[in-house]
Amino acid sequence: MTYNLQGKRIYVAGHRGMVGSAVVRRLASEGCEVITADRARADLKRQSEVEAFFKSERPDGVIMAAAKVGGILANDLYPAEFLYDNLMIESNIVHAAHEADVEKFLFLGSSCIYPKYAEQPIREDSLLTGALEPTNEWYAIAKIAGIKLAQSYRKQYGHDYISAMPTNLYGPGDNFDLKTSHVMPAIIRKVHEAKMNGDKEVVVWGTGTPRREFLHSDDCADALVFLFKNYSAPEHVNVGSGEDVSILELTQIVCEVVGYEGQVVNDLSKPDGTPRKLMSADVLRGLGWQPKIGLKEGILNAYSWYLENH
Ligand code: GFB
Repeated sequence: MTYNLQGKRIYVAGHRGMVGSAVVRRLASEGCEVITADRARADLKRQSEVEAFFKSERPDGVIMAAAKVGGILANDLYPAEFLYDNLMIESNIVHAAHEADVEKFLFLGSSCIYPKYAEQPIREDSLLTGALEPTNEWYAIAKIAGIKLAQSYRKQYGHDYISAMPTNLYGPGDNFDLKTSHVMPAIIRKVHEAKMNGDKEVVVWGTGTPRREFLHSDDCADALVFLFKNYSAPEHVNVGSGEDVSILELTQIVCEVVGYEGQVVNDLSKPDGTPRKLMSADVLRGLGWQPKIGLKEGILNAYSWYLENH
Protein backbone atom coordinates (compact mmCIF):
# COMPACT_ATOMS: atom_id res chain seq x y z
CA MET A 1 0.00 0.00 0.00
CA THR A 2 1.31 3.47 -0.89
CA TYR A 3 -1.41 5.53 0.82
CA ASN A 4 -3.37 4.70 3.96
CA LEU A 5 -6.85 6.22 4.00
CA GLN A 6 -7.46 5.60 7.73
CA GLY A 7 -8.29 8.88 9.51
CA LYS A 8 -7.71 10.99 6.37
CA ARG A 9 -9.97 13.80 5.12
CA ILE A 10 -10.84 12.99 1.51
CA TYR A 11 -12.55 15.51 -0.75
CA VAL A 12 -14.70 13.87 -3.43
CA ALA A 13 -15.25 16.47 -6.16
CA GLY A 14 -18.46 15.78 -8.09
CA HIS A 15 -20.16 13.83 -5.30
CA ARG A 16 -23.63 14.25 -6.82
CA GLY A 17 -22.61 12.64 -10.13
CA MET A 18 -22.82 8.94 -10.96
CA VAL A 19 -19.13 8.25 -10.34
CA GLY A 20 -18.66 10.69 -7.44
CA SER A 21 -21.63 9.25 -5.55
CA ALA A 22 -20.28 5.72 -6.10
CA VAL A 23 -16.90 6.84 -4.74
CA VAL A 24 -18.58 8.31 -1.63
CA ARG A 25 -20.40 4.99 -1.07
CA ARG A 26 -17.17 3.04 -1.57
CA LEU A 27 -15.16 5.23 0.84
CA ALA A 28 -17.66 4.57 3.64
CA SER A 29 -15.76 1.40 4.63
CA GLU A 30 -12.26 2.96 4.53
CA GLY A 31 -12.20 4.73 7.90
CA CYS A 32 -11.72 8.15 6.33
CA GLU A 33 -13.78 11.35 6.54
CA VAL A 34 -15.43 12.25 3.23
CA ILE A 35 -15.68 15.96 2.41
CA THR A 36 -18.01 17.29 -0.30
CA ALA A 37 -19.08 20.72 -1.54
CA ASP A 38 -22.27 21.59 -3.37
CA ARG A 39 -22.32 24.40 -5.92
CA ALA A 40 -23.45 27.04 -3.40
CA ARG A 41 -20.35 26.32 -1.32
CA ALA A 42 -17.88 26.22 -4.21
CA ASP A 43 -18.55 26.71 -7.92
CA LEU A 44 -15.69 24.61 -9.30
CA LYS A 45 -15.34 26.88 -12.34
CA ARG A 46 -14.43 29.82 -10.05
CA GLN A 47 -10.82 29.75 -8.90
CA SER A 48 -11.35 31.98 -5.83
CA GLU A 49 -14.22 29.81 -4.55
CA VAL A 50 -12.25 26.60 -5.01
CA GLU A 51 -9.18 28.05 -3.27
CA ALA A 52 -11.28 29.34 -0.35
CA PHE A 53 -12.90 25.91 0.02
CA PHE A 54 -9.53 24.12 0.10
CA LYS A 55 -8.13 26.67 2.56
CA SER A 56 -10.94 26.16 5.02
CA GLU A 57 -11.39 22.36 4.63
CA ARG A 58 -7.70 21.33 4.25
CA PRO A 59 -8.34 17.89 2.74
CA ASP A 60 -5.53 15.30 2.88
CA GLY A 61 -6.61 13.66 -0.36
CA VAL A 62 -8.75 14.45 -3.41
CA ILE A 63 -10.66 12.17 -5.78
CA MET A 64 -11.56 14.31 -8.76
CA ALA A 65 -14.82 13.04 -10.28
CA ALA A 66 -16.26 16.46 -11.13
CA ALA A 67 -16.68 17.10 -14.86
CA LYS A 68 -19.04 18.25 -17.56
CA VAL A 69 -19.96 14.93 -19.19
CA GLY A 70 -22.38 13.65 -21.81
CA GLY A 71 -22.93 11.29 -24.71
CA ILE A 72 -21.91 11.52 -28.33
CA LEU A 73 -24.55 14.11 -29.31
CA ALA A 74 -24.02 16.39 -26.29
CA ASN A 75 -20.26 16.37 -26.96
CA ASP A 76 -20.90 17.41 -30.55
CA LEU A 77 -23.51 20.09 -29.71
CA TYR A 78 -21.75 21.82 -26.79
CA PRO A 79 -18.01 21.80 -27.63
CA ALA A 80 -17.28 25.08 -25.84
CA GLU A 81 -18.83 23.90 -22.57
CA PHE A 82 -17.09 20.52 -22.74
CA LEU A 83 -13.70 22.19 -23.28
CA TYR A 84 -14.01 25.32 -21.10
CA ASP A 85 -15.88 23.84 -18.12
CA ASN A 86 -13.56 20.86 -17.85
CA LEU A 87 -10.37 22.91 -18.24
CA MET A 88 -11.53 25.33 -15.54
CA ILE A 89 -12.70 22.67 -13.09
CA GLU A 90 -9.53 20.56 -13.32
CA SER A 91 -7.11 23.53 -13.32
CA ASN A 92 -8.78 25.09 -10.29
CA ILE A 93 -8.86 21.87 -8.29
CA VAL A 94 -5.32 20.72 -9.12
CA HIS A 95 -3.83 24.10 -8.27
CA ALA A 96 -5.88 24.56 -5.09
CA ALA A 97 -4.81 21.06 -4.00
CA HIS A 98 -1.19 22.06 -4.55
CA GLU A 99 -1.59 25.27 -2.51
CA ALA A 100 -3.34 23.38 0.31
CA ASP A 101 -0.58 20.71 0.49
CA VAL A 102 -2.89 17.83 -0.47
CA GLU A 103 -0.97 14.55 -0.06
CA LYS A 104 -2.70 12.40 -2.67
CA PHE A 105 -4.74 13.33 -5.73
CA LEU A 106 -6.55 11.18 -8.29
CA PHE A 107 -7.63 12.73 -11.59
CA LEU A 108 -10.37 10.96 -13.50
CA GLY A 109 -10.24 11.11 -17.30
CA SER A 110 -11.98 9.16 -20.05
CA SER A 111 -11.18 6.54 -22.70
CA CYS A 112 -11.92 9.14 -25.42
CA ILE A 113 -8.42 10.59 -24.83
CA TYR A 114 -7.05 7.92 -27.18
CA PRO A 115 -6.72 8.22 -30.97
CA LYS A 116 -9.86 7.31 -32.95
CA TYR A 117 -8.06 4.43 -34.68
CA ALA A 118 -5.83 3.31 -31.80
CA GLU A 119 -4.70 -0.31 -31.87
CA GLN A 120 -7.11 -2.48 -29.83
CA PRO A 121 -7.13 -3.23 -26.97
CA ILE A 122 -5.89 0.31 -26.33
CA ARG A 123 -2.78 0.48 -24.21
CA GLU A 124 -1.97 3.47 -21.98
CA ASP A 125 1.02 4.40 -24.16
CA SER A 126 -1.26 5.01 -27.20
CA LEU A 127 -1.99 8.49 -25.83
CA LEU A 128 -1.10 11.25 -28.33
CA THR A 129 -0.10 8.84 -31.12
CA GLY A 130 -2.89 9.83 -33.56
CA ALA A 131 -5.88 12.03 -34.36
CA LEU A 132 -8.87 12.08 -31.99
CA GLU A 133 -12.53 11.19 -32.72
CA PRO A 134 -14.01 14.51 -33.97
CA THR A 135 -17.35 14.23 -32.06
CA ASN A 136 -15.59 14.36 -28.70
CA GLU A 137 -12.21 15.96 -29.34
CA TRP A 138 -13.13 18.95 -27.13
CA TYR A 139 -13.78 16.77 -24.11
CA ALA A 140 -10.76 14.61 -24.97
CA ILE A 141 -8.41 17.61 -25.16
CA ALA A 142 -9.64 18.80 -21.73
CA LYS A 143 -9.08 15.34 -20.24
CA ILE A 144 -5.60 15.05 -21.81
CA ALA A 145 -4.80 18.44 -20.26
CA GLY A 146 -5.96 17.02 -16.90
CA ILE A 147 -3.51 14.10 -17.17
CA LYS A 148 -0.75 16.54 -18.05
CA LEU A 149 -1.67 18.81 -15.13
CA ALA A 150 -1.37 15.90 -12.70
CA GLN A 151 1.95 14.85 -14.28
CA SER A 152 3.35 18.38 -14.26
CA TYR A 153 2.58 18.99 -10.56
CA ARG A 154 4.13 15.59 -9.79
CA LYS A 155 7.22 16.46 -11.85
CA GLN A 156 7.74 20.03 -10.61
CA TYR A 157 6.65 19.69 -6.98
CA GLY A 158 7.04 15.95 -6.29
CA HIS A 159 3.34 15.57 -5.43
CA ASP A 160 1.65 12.15 -5.39
CA TYR A 161 -0.86 12.96 -8.15
CA ILE A 162 -2.16 10.08 -10.29
CA SER A 163 -4.67 9.64 -13.15
CA ALA A 164 -7.19 6.93 -14.05
CA MET A 165 -8.93 6.58 -17.44
CA PRO A 166 -12.30 4.86 -17.13
CA THR A 167 -14.14 3.22 -19.99
CA ASN A 168 -17.87 3.93 -20.76
CA LEU A 169 -19.54 3.88 -17.35
CA TYR A 170 -23.14 3.28 -16.28
CA GLY A 171 -25.05 2.70 -13.05
CA PRO A 172 -27.36 4.28 -10.46
CA GLY A 173 -27.64 8.07 -10.76
CA ASP A 174 -26.90 8.08 -14.50
CA ASN A 175 -28.32 10.78 -16.80
CA PHE A 176 -31.39 9.34 -18.60
CA ASP A 177 -32.10 12.44 -20.74
CA LEU A 178 -32.24 11.10 -24.31
CA LYS A 179 -30.56 14.15 -25.88
CA THR A 180 -27.56 14.39 -23.58
CA SER A 181 -27.06 10.89 -22.15
CA HIS A 182 -24.60 8.15 -22.97
CA VAL A 183 -25.80 5.08 -24.84
CA MET A 184 -26.51 2.76 -21.88
CA PRO A 185 -29.09 4.92 -20.06
CA ALA A 186 -30.57 5.95 -23.44
CA ILE A 187 -31.13 2.34 -24.50
CA ILE A 188 -32.51 1.34 -21.07
CA ARG A 189 -35.03 4.19 -21.21
CA LYS A 190 -35.98 3.68 -24.86
CA VAL A 191 -36.51 -0.06 -24.48
CA HIS A 192 -38.50 0.46 -21.26
CA GLU A 193 -40.73 3.09 -22.89
CA ALA A 194 -41.21 0.93 -26.01
CA LYS A 195 -42.37 -1.92 -23.77
CA MET A 196 -44.71 0.33 -21.77
CA ASN A 197 -46.20 1.92 -24.92
CA GLY A 198 -46.53 -1.42 -26.72
CA ASP A 199 -44.34 -0.10 -29.58
CA LYS A 200 -43.23 -2.59 -32.21
CA GLU A 201 -39.83 -0.89 -32.68
CA VAL A 202 -37.08 0.72 -30.67
CA VAL A 203 -34.70 3.18 -32.37
CA VAL A 204 -30.94 2.95 -31.91
CA TRP A 205 -28.66 5.72 -33.18
CA GLY A 206 -26.10 4.98 -35.89
CA THR A 207 -25.39 1.58 -37.44
CA GLY A 208 -25.31 -0.41 -34.19
CA THR A 209 -21.90 -1.80 -35.18
CA PRO A 210 -19.60 0.38 -33.00
CA ARG A 211 -18.16 -1.59 -30.10
CA ARG A 212 -17.95 -0.22 -26.57
CA GLU A 213 -16.60 -1.49 -23.25
CA PHE A 214 -18.88 -0.93 -20.24
CA LEU A 215 -18.11 -0.83 -16.52
CA HIS A 216 -20.57 -0.41 -13.65
CA SER A 217 -19.97 2.76 -11.58
CA ASP A 218 -19.54 0.71 -8.36
CA ASP A 219 -16.76 -1.31 -10.00
CA CYS A 220 -15.21 1.94 -11.22
CA ALA A 221 -15.34 3.46 -7.72
CA ASP A 222 -13.74 0.31 -6.30
CA ALA A 223 -10.92 0.55 -8.86
CA LEU A 224 -10.37 4.24 -8.11
CA VAL A 225 -10.07 3.64 -4.36
CA PHE A 226 -7.76 0.69 -5.11
CA LEU A 227 -5.50 2.94 -7.22
CA PHE A 228 -5.65 5.72 -4.62
CA LYS A 229 -4.28 3.32 -2.02
CA ASN A 230 -1.91 1.25 -4.13
CA TYR A 231 -0.61 3.24 -7.09
CA SER A 232 1.86 6.08 -7.33
CA ALA A 233 3.40 6.90 -10.74
CA PRO A 234 3.07 9.56 -13.44
CA GLU A 235 1.52 7.24 -16.06
CA HIS A 236 -2.28 7.12 -16.17
CA VAL A 237 -4.01 3.73 -15.72
CA ASN A 238 -6.93 2.35 -17.76
CA VAL A 239 -10.00 1.34 -15.74
CA GLY A 240 -12.24 -1.05 -17.65
CA SER A 241 -13.84 -4.48 -17.77
CA GLY A 242 -11.56 -5.78 -20.54
CA GLU A 243 -14.57 -6.86 -22.67
CA ASP A 244 -16.63 -5.05 -25.29
CA VAL A 245 -19.95 -5.52 -27.11
CA SER A 246 -21.49 -3.94 -30.19
CA ILE A 247 -24.28 -1.39 -29.66
CA LEU A 248 -26.67 -3.91 -31.24
CA GLU A 249 -25.56 -6.65 -28.81
CA LEU A 250 -25.93 -4.20 -25.93
CA THR A 251 -29.46 -3.37 -27.08
CA GLN A 252 -30.33 -7.08 -27.21
CA ILE A 253 -29.12 -7.58 -23.63
CA VAL A 254 -31.15 -4.57 -22.47
CA CYS A 255 -34.22 -6.01 -24.27
CA GLU A 256 -33.75 -9.30 -22.37
CA VAL A 257 -33.37 -7.51 -19.02
CA VAL A 258 -36.41 -5.28 -19.63
CA GLY A 259 -38.47 -8.07 -21.23
CA TYR A 260 -39.11 -6.42 -24.59
CA GLU A 261 -39.51 -8.40 -27.81
CA GLY A 262 -39.93 -5.74 -30.52
CA GLN A 263 -37.64 -4.88 -33.45
CA VAL A 264 -34.45 -2.84 -33.17
CA VAL A 265 -34.17 -0.23 -35.97
CA ASN A 266 -31.30 2.14 -36.76
CA ASP A 267 -31.36 5.93 -37.10
CA LEU A 268 -28.56 6.45 -39.61
CA SER A 269 -28.78 10.25 -39.34
CA LYS A 270 -26.99 9.96 -35.97
CA PRO A 271 -23.19 9.49 -35.67
CA ASP A 272 -21.43 6.23 -34.82
CA GLY A 273 -18.37 7.87 -33.30
CA THR A 274 -15.26 5.77 -32.70
CA PRO A 275 -15.66 2.32 -34.30
CA ARG A 276 -14.19 0.48 -31.31
CA LYS A 277 -13.01 1.57 -27.87
CA LEU A 278 -11.73 -1.44 -25.91
CA MET A 279 -8.97 -0.58 -23.46
CA SER A 280 -6.22 -2.91 -22.36
CA ALA A 281 -6.85 -3.96 -18.76
CA ASP A 282 -3.33 -5.39 -18.30
CA VAL A 283 -1.85 -2.67 -16.07
CA LEU A 284 -4.73 -2.59 -13.57
CA ARG A 285 -5.01 -6.41 -13.49
CA GLY A 286 -1.25 -6.60 -13.00
CA LEU A 287 -1.64 -4.39 -9.93
CA GLY A 288 -4.22 -6.87 -8.60
CA TRP A 289 -7.67 -5.38 -9.36
CA GLN A 290 -10.56 -7.06 -11.20
CA PRO A 291 -14.20 -6.02 -11.80
CA LYS A 292 -16.93 -7.89 -9.92
CA ILE A 293 -20.17 -6.86 -11.66
CA GLY A 294 -21.06 -8.66 -14.92
CA LEU A 295 -22.74 -6.72 -17.73
CA LYS A 296 -26.20 -8.26 -17.42
CA GLU A 297 -26.21 -7.99 -13.63
CA GLY A 298 -25.05 -4.38 -13.88
CA ILE A 299 -27.74 -3.50 -16.41
CA LEU A 300 -30.39 -5.04 -14.14
CA ASN A 301 -29.11 -2.87 -11.29
CA ALA A 302 -29.15 0.31 -13.42
CA TYR A 303 -32.64 -0.54 -14.73
CA SER A 304 -33.93 -1.07 -11.17
CA TRP A 305 -32.55 2.34 -10.21
CA TYR A 306 -34.25 3.90 -13.24
CA LEU A 307 -37.59 2.30 -12.32
CA GLU A 308 -37.36 3.55 -8.74
CA ASN A 309 -36.27 7.08 -9.63
CA HIS A 310 -38.12 8.04 -12.83
O1 GFB B 1 -22.30 6.47 -25.19
P1 GFB B 1 -22.20 7.32 -26.38
O2 GFB B 1 -23.09 8.49 -26.44
O3 GFB B 1 -20.74 7.86 -26.54
O4 GFB B 1 -22.51 6.44 -27.69
P2 GFB B 1 -19.33 7.40 -27.12
C1 GFB B 1 -21.92 5.20 -27.94
C2 GFB B 1 -22.46 4.60 -29.22
O5 GFB B 1 -23.84 4.28 -29.02
C3 GFB B 1 -22.42 5.51 -30.46
C4 GFB B 1 -24.61 4.73 -30.13
O6 GFB B 1 -22.08 4.73 -31.59
C5 GFB B 1 -23.87 5.98 -30.60
O7 GFB B 1 -24.25 6.33 -31.92
N1 GFB B 1 -26.01 4.95 -29.72
C6 GFB B 1 -27.07 4.25 -30.15
C7 GFB B 1 -26.47 5.90 -28.88
N2 GFB B 1 -28.21 4.73 -29.66
C8 GFB B 1 -27.86 5.76 -28.84
C9 GFB B 1 -28.64 6.66 -28.03
O8 GFB B 1 -29.87 6.62 -27.98
N3 GFB B 1 -27.92 7.58 -27.32
C10 GFB B 1 -26.56 7.66 -27.36
N4 GFB B 1 -25.93 8.58 -26.63
N5 GFB B 1 -25.81 6.84 -28.15
C11 GFB B 1 -18.68 9.28 -25.53
C12 GFB B 1 -17.93 10.55 -25.67
O9 GFB B 1 -18.49 8.65 -26.71
O10 GFB B 1 -18.18 8.43 -24.52
C13 GFB B 1 -17.59 11.16 -24.40
O11 GFB B 1 -18.67 11.42 -26.52
C14 GFB B 1 -17.08 10.17 -23.38
O12 GFB B 1 -16.64 12.15 -24.62
C15 GFB B 1 -17.97 8.96 -23.30
O13 GFB B 1 -15.76 9.77 -23.69
C16 GFB B 1 -17.45 7.91 -22.36
O14 GFB B 1 -18.81 6.18 -26.47
O15 GFB B 1 -19.33 7.34 -28.62
